[in-house]
Amino acid sequence: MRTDTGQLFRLEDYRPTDYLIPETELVFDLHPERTIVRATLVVQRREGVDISQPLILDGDELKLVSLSINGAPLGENGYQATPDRLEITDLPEENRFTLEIVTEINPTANRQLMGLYRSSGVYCTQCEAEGFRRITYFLDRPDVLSVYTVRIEASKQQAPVLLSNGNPVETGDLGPDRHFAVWHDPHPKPSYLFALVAGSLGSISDSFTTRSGRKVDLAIYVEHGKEARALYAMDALKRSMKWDEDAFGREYDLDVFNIVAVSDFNMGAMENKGLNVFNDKYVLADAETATDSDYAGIEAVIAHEYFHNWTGNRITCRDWFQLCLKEGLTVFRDHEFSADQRSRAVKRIAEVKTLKAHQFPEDTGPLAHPVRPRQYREINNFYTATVYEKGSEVVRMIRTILGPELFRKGMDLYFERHDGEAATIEDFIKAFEDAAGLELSQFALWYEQAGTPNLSVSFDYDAAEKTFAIEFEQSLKATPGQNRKKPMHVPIEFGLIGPDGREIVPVSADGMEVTGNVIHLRQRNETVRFTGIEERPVPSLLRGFSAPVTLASELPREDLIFLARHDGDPVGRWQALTKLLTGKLIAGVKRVRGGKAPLIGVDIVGLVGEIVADETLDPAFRALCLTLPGESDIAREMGSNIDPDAVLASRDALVKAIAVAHAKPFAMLYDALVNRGVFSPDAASAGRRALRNSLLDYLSVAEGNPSRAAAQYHASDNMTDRAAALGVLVHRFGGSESAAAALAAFEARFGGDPLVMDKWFSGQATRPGAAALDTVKDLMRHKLFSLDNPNRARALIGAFATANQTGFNRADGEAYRFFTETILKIDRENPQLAARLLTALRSWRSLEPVRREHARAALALIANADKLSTDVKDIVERTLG
Ligand code: 0A1
Ligand code: ZN
Repeated sequence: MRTDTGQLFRLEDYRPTDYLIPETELVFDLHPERTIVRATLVVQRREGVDISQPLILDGDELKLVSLSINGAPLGENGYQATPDRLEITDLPEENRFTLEIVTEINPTANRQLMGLYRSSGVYCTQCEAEGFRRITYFLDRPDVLSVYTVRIEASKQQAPVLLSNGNPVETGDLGPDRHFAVWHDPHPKPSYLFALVAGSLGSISDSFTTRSGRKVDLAIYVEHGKEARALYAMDALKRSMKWDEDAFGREYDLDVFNIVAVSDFNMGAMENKGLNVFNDKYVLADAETATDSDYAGIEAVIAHEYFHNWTGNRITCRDWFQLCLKEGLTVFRDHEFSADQRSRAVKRIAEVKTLKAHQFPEDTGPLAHPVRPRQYREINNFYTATVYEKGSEVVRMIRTILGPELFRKGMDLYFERHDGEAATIEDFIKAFEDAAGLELSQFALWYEQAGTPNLSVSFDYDAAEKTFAIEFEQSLKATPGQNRKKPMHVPIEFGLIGPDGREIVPVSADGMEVTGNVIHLRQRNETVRFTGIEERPVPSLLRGFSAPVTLASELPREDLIFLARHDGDPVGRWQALTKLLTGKLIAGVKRVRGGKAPLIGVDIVGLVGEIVADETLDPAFRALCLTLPGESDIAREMGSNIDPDAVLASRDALVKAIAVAHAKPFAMLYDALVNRGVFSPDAASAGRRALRNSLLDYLSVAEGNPSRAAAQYHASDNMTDRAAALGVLVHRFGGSESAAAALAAFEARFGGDPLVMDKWFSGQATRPGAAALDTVKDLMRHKLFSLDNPNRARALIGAFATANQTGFNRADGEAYRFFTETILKIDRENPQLAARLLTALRSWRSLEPVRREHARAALALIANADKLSTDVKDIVERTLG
């Protein structure tokens, strides 16, 4: 584990390397505890670089066995080797030479899951961002591209499957128990895209023919016996390959594409060239074990990793500051793919919810950073919602500003110019500027300035002049390291709605640039005046959530109700309803804090019932409307002095009021939506299940007993309905016999499958209230639980800390103390995981004073612990500020 103080890396310090490595040959002699890696590198001194310049290679916990140049062993005075660095001073005069490095590594002891490690006995690698240096000494940075040839030697019995990047070249026998395989990847790539997998695995295979006629063999490798659970992933892969051809003109470029699912993985998946390695959570699915949201997640992650082949692999990043170049863009691409496969509106609302839940708190808290950070101490801590999700929103805004045709032209130009290169955000923006003939320097501030801009908006209708004016003021608060901010270019999609619900088309727009249905806000204060407006319109702003901003508008309540009923844009409709509900819920929190019961007006209760009953609307959309803002959404909107118990009380009161008022029609709808026929994970069926399961929660509250949920649990033929019923039982009737019986039944049925049991762990960890802490402690002793496995740790500890507001933020601070100890334990094995979990405390300053002090003390405990990893140290120091 790296425990140094953490060097500060700065964007402005970027320098190209003195040496390049055009070719890399690796030979792995795989053994569980002593693997030998022979790396033969063709090294090229860059033109103009003096021969006296040493070659300095990165390492991490490496053991050097031997070193030679052009076939001759290097004398001890010619180099200096430590586990994390190899400096070679005795270099030949010629500018191109061969360097052979032999290292020894221990895959079994590697619990960081970076470099070469073993997951359930299978050898696998994870090299992004800096894991390759745990395999051999290398210029381990994304701007050093090399052509790789890899030979793997391993036990036939332990590792019948031998995979690496690129195309298979040769396989053969090495005596009774050993064999080998050789792979060659013709596409130069950075070391972070290297991968190797060796083990005993089952597989499914298929093929895809690209539009230019290349037949690609596809395979997905999984644990033996789980092959059938990979079929949906395979289907998603083929759809992704086709979609990238249709939507972006991008074809696949190797003869094979392999995916391997492993059970120990720090993130979702990894886009290694031709050999994607996945967390099994994003591959395995069938009706019995996966929920609709698991299916949607698989579809999205399969697509995401596949799309990286062009946005990430063919064009990679010059340095890690440019991470959003591949990530924001690829998230945007996977969002568009899912929108095309499912309901666009519902998908967009889900994206907005995710952005607000994960990225907005990051932007307002101590960990705020720009989409393109300018400095970091630990790059692993920058795989964030800001880089990914806000990065995607920035790309979306480029498309909104340019329109779909010019956007595509810009993308084509970007691919044409930079294929085979390591590029920057400047290169990306320039492609759009040149394609569209536009200047985007103000827009580029979205990459530089951290924080969520706020737009204050007021309106003025002049009946005599028939004009409607909208006045904007944009502001952006200070964030760590950035005190003064410049105004940004904010594209605001809008519509003006007449009293009859129809869109009004203005005669002209003065004062601001308006293109089609987009107002371009560029200055701090600006006013647009629409003319030819016969009647006072209701404005719908930020349609489609066209910019990642907060909106404080003076729109009267009646107008919000009108929009919630009539906005032609479903996102606008949902935003209006959410605003109304949030206002009500916050008012309720304040009353509860003052010792009073929340007041609930009939209008809002009626409005929710009306939308839910509207058969012309997509059931998935109705389900989204019926799901009230969550406790953390309410807390985020309140901003400060949060008392999670009061938040829960307010939310429960509104749920109850809606449930009681509509119990009858809800019950009828619940019955009408019952599953008929065999399970299908398609969006329409999933939407019906989502609505029905949301109704189940309300009905159970109205009825005040667990019977309905228990009946659903036992009658379910699929995991979506079963997990939803279990959720209601555990969260609403936690102490009941019905809840205990369902938990026992779930364990009896799925106790052999840890991935499925994660739902059982999370379900219990998120039961509201102080008692959850003891449950979590008990569950840590469960035979299937292990802090070493990231999925288990996230299912129990992660879910408790991020999705149980009242349980985690107990007023006595006990849960924070438990959390602290657990983070320190995890940090000893897997710093990346520990650091990521620790971000659950990032909003500690917005808590009410008693909890805030407990949280601060817990963070201080971590900060003062000895032997912290650089990962955790970086997060804790920034969180404390
Ligand atoms: N590039 C991957 C994310 C990823 C990043 C780091 C990892 O190291 C543990 C693993 C995966 C993606 O965007 O999917
Ligand atoms: Zn990615």
